[in-house]
Amino acid sequence: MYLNIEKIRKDFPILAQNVYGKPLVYLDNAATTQKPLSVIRKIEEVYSTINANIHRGVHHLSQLATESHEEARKTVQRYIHASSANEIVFTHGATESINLVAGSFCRSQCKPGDEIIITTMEHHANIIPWQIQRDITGVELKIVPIIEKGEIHVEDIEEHISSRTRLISIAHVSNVLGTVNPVADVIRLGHNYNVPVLIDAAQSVQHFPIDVQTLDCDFLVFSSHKMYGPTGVGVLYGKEIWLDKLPPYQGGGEMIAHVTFEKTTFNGLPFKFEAGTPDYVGSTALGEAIRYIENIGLENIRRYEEHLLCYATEKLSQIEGMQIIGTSEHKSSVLSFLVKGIHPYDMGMLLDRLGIAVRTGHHCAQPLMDALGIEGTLRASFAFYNTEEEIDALAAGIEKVAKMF
Ligand code: 7TS
Repeated sequence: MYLNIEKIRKDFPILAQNVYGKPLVYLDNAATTQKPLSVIRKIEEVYSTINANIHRGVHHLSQLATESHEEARKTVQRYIHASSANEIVFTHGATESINLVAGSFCRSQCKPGDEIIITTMEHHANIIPWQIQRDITGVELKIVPIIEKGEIHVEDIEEHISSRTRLISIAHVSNVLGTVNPVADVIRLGHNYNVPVLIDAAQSVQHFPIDVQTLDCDFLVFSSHKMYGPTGVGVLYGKEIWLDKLPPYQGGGEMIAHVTFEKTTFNGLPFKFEAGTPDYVGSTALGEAIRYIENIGLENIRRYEEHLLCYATEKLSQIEGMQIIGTSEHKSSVLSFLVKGIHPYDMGMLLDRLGIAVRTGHHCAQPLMDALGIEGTLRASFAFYNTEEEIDALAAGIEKVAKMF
């Protein structure tokens, strides 16, 4: 196909192992991706050569570690084409990034009765932080329903906008349905009503190019571990005008300009939002993961993964009793399904014995499951290191398990 997968797989040592005596088929990439050697080695390199707390020391190692963290910030800026590195805040993950915006935004920009719009297909990470703020600040949540095929209609979002709408927060790609939402249209719509838009890019930023300036989103969040980087690091992109306006999310070291017991003034962007010692090892390794992705090329990744998704959809559709959940024409790398008469958990357990790692359950999207009238699904999710042969193994595994019922 478009990429030298055999060569790429050699960069991911974890893939070359057997599970229960069978070659591992790792199809749980929407939960987390595996890490290339360059990322693993970068973590070792930082701890072995430049480790020191950043931004605080005049000494040599502290300066090198600080440069490494700030260089990673510029790498992320370039990756999503932000206009300034000040707009890149390092967090612990997409979840923390949304909690940050929800907390700081609702506290400073909303009055009781003001409204936040989300959709039925959100991950719990884009539901609960707003519910917490609902209970603290009195904002209300407006939920846009999904339509057939598992899509969101921009017109339905418009129907939910009122004079009290303060923000729209929506997934770029659904982690269950794989639907790629028309976020450019949603952002345009929001801005027509003077409403800012947050894009949850946890399932998109690793699959195709994103340009935050072209999109014109106000906030965008994602996690390092879903894009071949380490766990424990995430990103909040925010337009400078918004980040300037929002109050700090947590207090502590790093985020201050001057402290007395009477009054504290805060540091500038992006440090205002990075209280405490940041994960400078993780950010540096994320920078390495981005370089790895850029070397393969996001356009190549998009094309190849699109091919894998089509191949898998066709292959699985031929299986008797197969029901694919989420049939939008605009999908990315996620394939949820059910097989008639077989509980997803049983199927998942038995596939595991064949060395095939898929996810089962509600995928942290219980309201979506309720809307679909199901308890959960099986989910295969693809990365650029997956192969047609692995999808063949999945299809054969499903058929083998189905015969046992
Ligand atoms: N938003 C979406 C769309 C997600 O899919 C996830 C994680 C998150 C936010 C939260 O990311 P975190 O890194 O902060 O946890 N999704 C999944 C999943 O689908 N299976 O495991 C985690």
